[in-house]
Amino acid sequence: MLGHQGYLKILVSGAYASGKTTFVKTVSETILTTEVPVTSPGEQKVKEYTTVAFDYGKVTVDGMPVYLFGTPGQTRLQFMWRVLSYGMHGYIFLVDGSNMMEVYRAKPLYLYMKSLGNYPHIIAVNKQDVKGAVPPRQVAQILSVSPEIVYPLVARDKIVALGVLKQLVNLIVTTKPSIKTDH
Ligand SMILES: Nc1nc2c(ncn2[C@@H]2O[C@H](COP(=O)(O)OP(=O)(O)OP(=O)(O)O)[C@@H](O)[C@H]2O)c(=O)[nH]1
Ligand SMILES: [Mg+2]
Repeated sequence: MLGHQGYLKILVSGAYASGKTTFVKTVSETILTTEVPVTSPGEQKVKEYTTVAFDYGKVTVDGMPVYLFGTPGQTRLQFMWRVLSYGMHGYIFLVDGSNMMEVYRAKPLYLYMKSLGNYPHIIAVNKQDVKGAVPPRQVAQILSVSPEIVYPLVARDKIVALGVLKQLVNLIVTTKPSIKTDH
């Protein structure tokens, strides 16, 4: 039997400004976000709004209701990741692929996600529309994972983003429910 109850809870996680809110907004049919203006001067240079609690979205994929929870990216809000991960069936870890520094910055955060339990997950290398973006294969090497779980992403592009979500849904429904969690 499948390890879900007729719906899937999927976490969308990743570093500050990696594109989590954009992804949830792009793929979802209904959406709730908790964005507020950025107050920290360093982070303001990157963008105007940041997620303070979570993004929530619902979409149906191949007949399966999928509830998406996007995590807040600021380091001081990272305690929310464990809270939001409760009961999840899997996660998408977004990496900002627009420059190499962001890829290295994502590594400890990815290791933190893995420490939450052995969940089905994929890594999506976002901002592939940016010239000179880091290719997924290189991200796989840096994060020491199989290239099979690393996908290119443009979170603003509905077809691409839905394609990435479908990959995770397929992975979850074909994975045996031997999920070990720390909860
Ligand atoms: N070029 C490009 N920019 C993107 C893409 N997706 C998101 N962005 C931009 O990246 C910035 C961050 O996007 P958000 O969706 O706010 O990122 P986030 O991960 O939710 O950010 P926090 O919640 O603050 O951690 C914004 O300026 C987006 O417009 C993409 O596919 N391509
Ligand atoms: Mg956000």
